Amino acid sequence: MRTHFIFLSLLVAVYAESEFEGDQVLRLTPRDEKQVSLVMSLEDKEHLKLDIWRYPVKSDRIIDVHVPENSLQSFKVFLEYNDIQYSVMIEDLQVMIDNEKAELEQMTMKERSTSSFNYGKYHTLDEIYSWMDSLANEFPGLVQKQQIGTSFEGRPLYILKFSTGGTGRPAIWIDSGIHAREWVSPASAIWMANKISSDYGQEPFVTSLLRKMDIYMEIVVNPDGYAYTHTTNRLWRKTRSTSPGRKCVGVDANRNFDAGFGGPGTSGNPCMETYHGPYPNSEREVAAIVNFVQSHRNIKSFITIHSYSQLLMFPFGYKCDPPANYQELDALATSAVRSLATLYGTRYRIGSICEAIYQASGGSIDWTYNQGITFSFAFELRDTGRYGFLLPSNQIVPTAEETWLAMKTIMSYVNDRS
Ligand code: 0X9
Ligand code: ZN
Repeated sequence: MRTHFIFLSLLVAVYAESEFEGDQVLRLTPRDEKQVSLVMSLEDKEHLKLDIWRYPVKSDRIIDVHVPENSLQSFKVFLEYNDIQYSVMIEDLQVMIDNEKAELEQMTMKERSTSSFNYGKYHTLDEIYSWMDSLANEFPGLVQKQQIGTSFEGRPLYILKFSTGGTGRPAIWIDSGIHAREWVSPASAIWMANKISSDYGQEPFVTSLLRKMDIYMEIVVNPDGYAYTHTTNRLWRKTRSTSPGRKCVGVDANRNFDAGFGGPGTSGNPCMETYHGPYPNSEREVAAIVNFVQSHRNIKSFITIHSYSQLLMFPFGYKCDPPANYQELDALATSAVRSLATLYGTRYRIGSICEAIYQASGGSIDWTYNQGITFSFAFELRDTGRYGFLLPSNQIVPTAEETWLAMKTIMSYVNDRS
């Protein structure tokens, strides 16, 4: 019995360790919309198990797709038959994941000897949660940790509240980690939380902002998924919810909001990466945000951080009508990405989700916009596909630093109008 168990655990371990061996990430460069549609029509062919990492943006049509080893040959034949150009972005996904893991282990060992938090490293959920406590302890008059709900698997959902006092002050919401595998998103938010804390009282921008406004940060919106990317599947995106009779685990939390729920850019198939869930707000992680926003009528700006593609987007995603303050959002986004680029020359594109990017329904910023939060934005951080979701940790701090410049542009604009 015991040896049986050991054998089984070993098998599970080995399986989990080499899940992506031989898998590749291909970059497709379709010539026209017809070729785009051809590729996109394969997305819901379940047996191929394609995972689109980067959707075609209207201006460049590039598609990055993770192709499992088993489907590689037939997929490449399909591309060649249809004369669709492609190149191999990642030769062997498992090799890259293993490298990341080895590097992480090394850094963790070093970190233990210094006992200080390393902002240039990816952290586990436990490490992030205990860092939150340290930050709140270090800045008692400024930072508070609050629980706003509980995840499907029973983990607490925390926000950090940055406030210098007052009640019902106008506020800015920032969240990250709604998609589990987008590690640089929470990593950058952690850096920014620390930046806000240490800049208050030292640096004029943060100091004057926090005299008038509060900031809420939910750094790990999807803790179940995040934990799962560390223990089992580095490329998990969705929540970890299940329900009786449902064939696959997880809902795309950014398709689960009540804005065009179930519309274009979502799937009703629980096994797909963009599964919208059984009904709006079915995910506890989503419901927690919805409740919070509805009970804090003071939120002026809602900013959600994803990766990758280097984009700054605004509503709408579920429809293609421009939002009422389109001109204003367009101008603000333009100046935000201009500022971002001044640091390291990183180039972002901007636009409404639908017009410039792709249609996607049930996303958070569409819902918040419809709730009256007219400064709602979604970032897609670095890179543009060389590493994709597996962005090396030496890019965390530079990514956070440059993104902070864009955030400051948005926050100061909102502050002036609150
Ligand atoms: O598709 C998404 O949810 C986001 N891209 S990602 O590759 N990080 O998954 C885009 C978010 C845009 N916002 C909405 N769709 N509302
Ligand atoms: Zn995302």
